[in-house]
Amino acid sequence: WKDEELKFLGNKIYYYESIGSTNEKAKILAVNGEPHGTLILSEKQTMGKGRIGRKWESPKNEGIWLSMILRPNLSPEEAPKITLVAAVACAKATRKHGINCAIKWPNDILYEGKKLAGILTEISAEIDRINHVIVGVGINVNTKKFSVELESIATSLYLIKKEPVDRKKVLIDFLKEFEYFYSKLEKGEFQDVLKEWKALNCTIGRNVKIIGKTKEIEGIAFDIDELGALLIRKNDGSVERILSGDVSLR
Ligand code: BT5
Repeated sequence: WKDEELKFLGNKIYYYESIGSTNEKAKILAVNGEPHGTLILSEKQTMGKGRIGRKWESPKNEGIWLSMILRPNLSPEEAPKITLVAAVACAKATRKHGINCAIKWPNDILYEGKKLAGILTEISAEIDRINHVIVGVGINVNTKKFSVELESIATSLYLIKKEPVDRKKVLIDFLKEFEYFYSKLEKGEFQDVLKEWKALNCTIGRNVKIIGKTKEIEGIAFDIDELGALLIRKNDGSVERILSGDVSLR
């Protein structure tokens, strides 16, 4: 399939019944020169990845497990903007299906505090230019039951709506939304993406704790900047700019 309205996503599609990780496959394909917009889709992942070596449960036929190969015309420090584009697209697409979800900075889509979708952006760059960016997206669509570890922290469109949802529709809605907001980014209209992100997010204005690789920071998340970094005002009044890390909402 290829939706007529899509301009660059899915001009080339790699589809699998089962794969280790669509992101890992995408990385190999990107190095081999596959073009901008190539999609890798799988019904199931046996080694689905989250950030920093975490696992992403990807049971057969229950979700959307996809990766996109992108070759953006951006400087490497701008690459995190793409995660925000993906988060907005994911939130908009699931909202189209009646789900009142919110974005938790930087890469989670939550519904009533439970994770509905996650994004894993992997960047390959030189000092001054991006080689490629892989954006991996996992959306729990028709999962009826999660593992014991995930039961209290994960949800799916099925569990929220109490009826099966057409995965293809959600997928196409996501791809269309992604193209729309990505084109904003390309045209230098990232402000529009930020505006939408801010309208959909549940992080700003909250007391947060950021667990980084080397330190923990606590304070109020009061904004994100023009590159998508989270701005925290600590109790002593100083401001920290966070590019990545895990956020717990307090
Ligand atoms: C993420 O990591 O949220 C990024 C997830 C990206 C998954 C996609 S699927 C297609 C593509 N190919 C891949 O191999 N990955 C991408 P992080 O923020 O680190 O969250 C990971 C944590 O979420 C885990 O430690 C679990 O606690 C939880 N988790 C695992 N599987 C989940 C699921 N299906 N639904 C909700 N939460 C899950």
